[in-house]
Amino acid sequence: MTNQPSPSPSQPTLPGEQAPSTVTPVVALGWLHTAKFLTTAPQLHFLPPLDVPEIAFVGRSNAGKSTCINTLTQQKQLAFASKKPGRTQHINLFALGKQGVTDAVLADLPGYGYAAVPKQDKIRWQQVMANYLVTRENLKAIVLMCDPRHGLTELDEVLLDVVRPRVEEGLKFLVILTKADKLTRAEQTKALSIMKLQAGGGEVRLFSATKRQGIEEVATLLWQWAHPVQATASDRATITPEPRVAD
Ligand SMILES: Nc1nc2c(ncn2[C@@H]2O[C@H](COP(=O)(O)OP(=O)(O)OP(=O)(O)O)[C@@H](O)[C@H]2O)c(=O)[nH]1
Ligand SMILES: [Mg+2]
Repeated sequence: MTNQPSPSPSQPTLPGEQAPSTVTPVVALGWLHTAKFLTTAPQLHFLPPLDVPEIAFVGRSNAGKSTCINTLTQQKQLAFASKKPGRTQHINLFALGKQGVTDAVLADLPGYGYAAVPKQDKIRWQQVMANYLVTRENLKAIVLMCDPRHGLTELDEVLLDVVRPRVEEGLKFLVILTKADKLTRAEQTKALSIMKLQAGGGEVRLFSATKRQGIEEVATLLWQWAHPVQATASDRATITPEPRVAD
């Protein structure tokens, strides 16, 4: 993720590009709380094609993906979390939207890097995931869950290589530093600045399900990504170059 930074909400919007919408954390969380189980699939071709934005949670086994989804959606058992690594073994989709109208989907993906998984299963799963990340048409954003005590693993780096071309084309990217409650304040600050360098323009946030840290920030970002608005005429006007005046 070091080559091409993805646009962040603080950057100016280019002509024709979608500007981030504004939203309060209360609205963003209210939207996430509407989450409902949609479907589960062992392989990509079992997933229904969808035309709403999909936000995928990926990362090594036990990083806290399912817990993060449960925390954001305020539902204890929506995604199955467990102390035992390898709990999530399918791609699970959760529908979001007010008044029963689905306007986005969260995808909980199985973790990788769990040593006890047989080699054949590991290879099969890596292929399913790479396929998903490269070809899922409505994939709008990737949330990479990373335990800052371990940093980016070799498989995280492989994943970054797989998604880099799509990020360069505008796919949103967020690294969540999970289990921040296990770090001191100073360690959190250090982990955040190291990851900001490694994420090369992607967003980075500290998060703790147990301490309820980072929930509003992450919720707001996901809402914005799922509800982009076209750049307004005034946005475009602000970046239109001044006509050159002959000297
Ligand atoms: N202290 C602490 N523990 C957490 C946090 N988030 C998750 N955990 C714990 O980490 C373990 C793994 O959490 P999961 O959410 O199942 O992890 P996962 O990434 O979905 O794992 P797989 O499904 O195996 O890929 C569980 O014991 C959780 O309780 C957190 O913010 N703080
Ligand atoms: Mg899981």
